[in-house]
Amino acid sequence: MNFKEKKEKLFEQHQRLITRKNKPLDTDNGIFKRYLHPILTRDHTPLTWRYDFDEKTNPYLMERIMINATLNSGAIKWNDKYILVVRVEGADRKSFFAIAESPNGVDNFRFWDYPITMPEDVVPATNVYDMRLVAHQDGYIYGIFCAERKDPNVPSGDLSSATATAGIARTKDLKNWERLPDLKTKSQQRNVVLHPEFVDGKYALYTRPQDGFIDAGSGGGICWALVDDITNAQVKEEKLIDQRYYHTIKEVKNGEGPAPIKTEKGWLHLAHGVRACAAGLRYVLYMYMTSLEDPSKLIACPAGHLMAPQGDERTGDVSNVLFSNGWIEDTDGRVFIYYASSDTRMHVATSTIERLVDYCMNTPQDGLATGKSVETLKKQIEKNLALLKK
Ligand code: BGC
Ligand code: BMA
Repeated sequence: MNFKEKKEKLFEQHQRLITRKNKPLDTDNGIFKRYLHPILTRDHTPLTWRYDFDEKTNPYLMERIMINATLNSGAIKWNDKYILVVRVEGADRKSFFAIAESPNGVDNFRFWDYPITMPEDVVPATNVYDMRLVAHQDGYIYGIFCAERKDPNVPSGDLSSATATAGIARTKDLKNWERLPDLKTKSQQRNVVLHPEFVDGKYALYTRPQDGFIDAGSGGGICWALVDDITNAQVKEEKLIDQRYYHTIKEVKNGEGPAPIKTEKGWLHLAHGVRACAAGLRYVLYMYMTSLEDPSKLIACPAGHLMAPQGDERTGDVSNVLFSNGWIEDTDGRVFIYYASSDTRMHVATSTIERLVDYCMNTPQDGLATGKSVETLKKQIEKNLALLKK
């Protein structure tokens, strides 16, 4: 094949992939539906990012800039489009943000021509990732993300110790971003999320204090903090909302997913829980609800995970991981849950507000011991056997 034919073939294949129809899987647990295909993979990224199409400078039509993964995406419905701000990771292990949009939320996601140019804070970040997109009451769309830098306070031979800080940026058009100073807190922070409404006239943040770059340690779990000024955001006090417990799915770490959704019954939250095992850290998704009067008060906490890695989702760059930092509530009550599997690719699952609230309110809580779990199970069996006898 000559250069021109090779090029045409590439474009044909790419077009076929990004316009491929997706459909819900037949298996349905009553809570959500998974879909047949991932919605974004590295092969969905534009060919113009990866190839140099000039025959003189690239006679072999090589991928000059390889992309490694498309993962942990923030989400928002905007101008009638389902928008993801995707964490795109290059082969060089640097991630950056890029917008992909779809007309229906489940397929035909297409990247915008250019990735986001994110202005730096005073000290430039080595890496950025996992943006939560929030349309705040103040009229801006905010993106809060993890900004990672090499830890300056370690011996010169240590090239792995890093610091995690919450980067804050805002925009009106998703193209031009105004970077605000990084969040000031006494500990490192990943998974910081902005609450969409003012609370007592202040900005409210979900935080996840951690002892080190990886170790959540004494952090306790997902916290809540009020901030006076988002243009110079400082956390003075953190209140624990969703605690970690021994021998649960969130024993080692947990973190807020996307910003919560407001419902008649309370704020609906999606989060991730982490436990350690011989295979490394296992990340699953779980839900909880907080009160409308006091969004820092827990009112429902169904036991265990909502979603855990299944089938092909189980393997990838960092296997045994599901992570979500984006979901969209549609005008008809449908909810699109965007999640990444194994730090490699993006998927969608669909549900409704009604179902997710029912799931949170009526799934038994974790009794925190096997005896309690068996009691809970027996109650359901007893009820069912009596019902089925009738
Ligand atoms: C990676 C993240 C990961 C974090 C903690 C970072 O360097 O980019 O994906 O969550 O380390 O392991
Ligand atoms: C974390 C997250 C994600 C990632 C996960 C698993 O700490 O912030 O970036 O998906 O680790 O590697």
